[in-house]
Amino acid sequence: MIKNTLNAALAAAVTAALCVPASLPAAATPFDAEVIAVAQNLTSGMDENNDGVITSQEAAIYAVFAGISMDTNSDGLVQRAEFMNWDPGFQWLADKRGTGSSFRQLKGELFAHWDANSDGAVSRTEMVDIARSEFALSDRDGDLKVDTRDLPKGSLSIVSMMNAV
Ligand SMILES: [Ca+2]
Ligand SMILES: [Ca+2]
Ligand SMILES: [Ca+2]
Repeated sequence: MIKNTLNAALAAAVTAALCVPASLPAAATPFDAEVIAVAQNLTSGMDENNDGVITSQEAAIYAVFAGISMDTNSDGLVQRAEFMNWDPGFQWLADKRGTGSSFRQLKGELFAHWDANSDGAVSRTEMVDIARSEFALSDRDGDLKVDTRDLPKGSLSIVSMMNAV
């Protein structure tokens, strides 16, 4: 059920992206400038050496640091409430647009997706596993490098947040 919602969100985004004829201006993407700016800010944060490319290593390191920053009670795990308080900017934008509550619902589904063993908390391992699997989906040519602008295309987490704003 959860997976279906997320997969539907991803499929919708991919379909929308594929349906944009190449001749149209760049503005004709499924996402508006504000949403893209938040996603760009998020992926830029992963690009530790600022070369415009995210390596699988950078993605994994970012996941560890993101987990540490979410873990406000410092028990090594991200509990649901900690995850819900984490906001790379999408929640702020959703609240501004009046879609805050549906966005929160999506985030709850994302948390359940990240918590692979369903024990109610996201461990560092679960966090890194998600980052690695989403990175692999974005890395279409398998060279372990992804352009910062291309990462959201394969990241179910980022795409579903972009869609829910
Ligand atoms: Ca880099
Ligand atoms: Ca915690
Ligand atoms: Ca878990």
